[in-house]
Amino acid sequence: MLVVGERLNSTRKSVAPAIKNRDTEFVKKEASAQAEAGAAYIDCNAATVGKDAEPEALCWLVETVQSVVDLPCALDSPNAAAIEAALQVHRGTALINSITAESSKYDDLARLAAESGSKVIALAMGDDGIPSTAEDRLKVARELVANLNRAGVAIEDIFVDPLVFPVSSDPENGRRVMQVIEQIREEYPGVHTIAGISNVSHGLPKRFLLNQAFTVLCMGAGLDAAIIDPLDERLMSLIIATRALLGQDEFCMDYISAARADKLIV
Ligand code: THG
Repeated sequence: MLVVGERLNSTRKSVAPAIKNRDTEFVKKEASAQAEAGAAYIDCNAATVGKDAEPEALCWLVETVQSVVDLPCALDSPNAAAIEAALQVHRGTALINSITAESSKYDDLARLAAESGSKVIALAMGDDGIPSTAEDRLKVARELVANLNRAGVAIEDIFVDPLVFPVSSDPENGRRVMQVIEQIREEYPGVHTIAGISNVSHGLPKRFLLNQAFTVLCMGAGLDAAIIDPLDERLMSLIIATRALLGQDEFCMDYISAARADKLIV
C-alpha cells in the first residue's frame, strides 16, 4: 500500500498561512514527519494562493519539501501552469495529482505527464462533471486509461481515483468507491487505484475512526494507494495489519517487524 501524505494541503487552516508567508520551517517539519511515518509521496497543494501565484508557490513548496526528504511529491493542482512549473524543480519521478477527462484541461496535462515521464492520478470525472453512479465513473476512467496510455503514459504509471465524497451527504458514497476499485482491478490489473480517504468523513465526528474503517474496506476492494494523514498511527497500524490479512505481506514479516519496533498501535 503506497501512502501519499496529505498534510501539506493549502485547504488546511494551518497550512494556508504557512505557504503564504513562505514558512520554510513549518513545511520542513511537516514533510519530515510524514516521511518518517512511512509516506512514499508528499502531496503538495498550494492552490489557495490563487491561480496566478500558484506556480511560484507550488515550486517553493516542492523545493522546500525535497530539501529535507528524499521522496517524490504528488503535485496537487488542477492548474497545468502550476504543474508544469513544479515539474521543472521536482527531483525524481513526480505523481501528477491530477488529470481529468475535461476537454479544456486534458491535452495540456496529458502532454506534461507523457513528456516528463511522471506518474499520474486520473480522476473519474469529465465534461459533464462527476458522474453519480459507479458505472458512469468507470466509463470515464476507461476513457482516461486508454487515452493516457495512447499518449505515452505507461499503464503502471496510471492511478485511477474513483473520487471520495462524504458519506454524510449520500449513504452510497462509500460503496460507490469500492465498486469502482474492484472493477478497475479486474479490468486493468496493471493500473493502480488511489483514493483521498479523508474526504469520506467530512462533517462527521471522530473522523479518524471513519477514515480507518474506510481504508480497510477499500484495501479489501483492491485499493493499492491512498492519500491519508500518515501521522495517524492507528491508521498506519491498521494498514500493516490489513496487508498481512490480504496476503500482501509474506510470512507477516512487515507486521512482525513493526510489532518488534513497537510501531503497532492497538
Ligand atoms: N483525490 C486526489 N487528491 C486529493 C483528494 C482526492 N487531494 C486533496 C484531498 N482529496 C486529499 N487531502 C486532504 C487533505 C486534508 C483533508 C482531507 C483531504 C482534511 N482537511 C480538514 C477538513 O477539510 O476539514 C481540514 C483540517 C484543517 O484545517 O487542518 O480533512 O480525493 N487525487
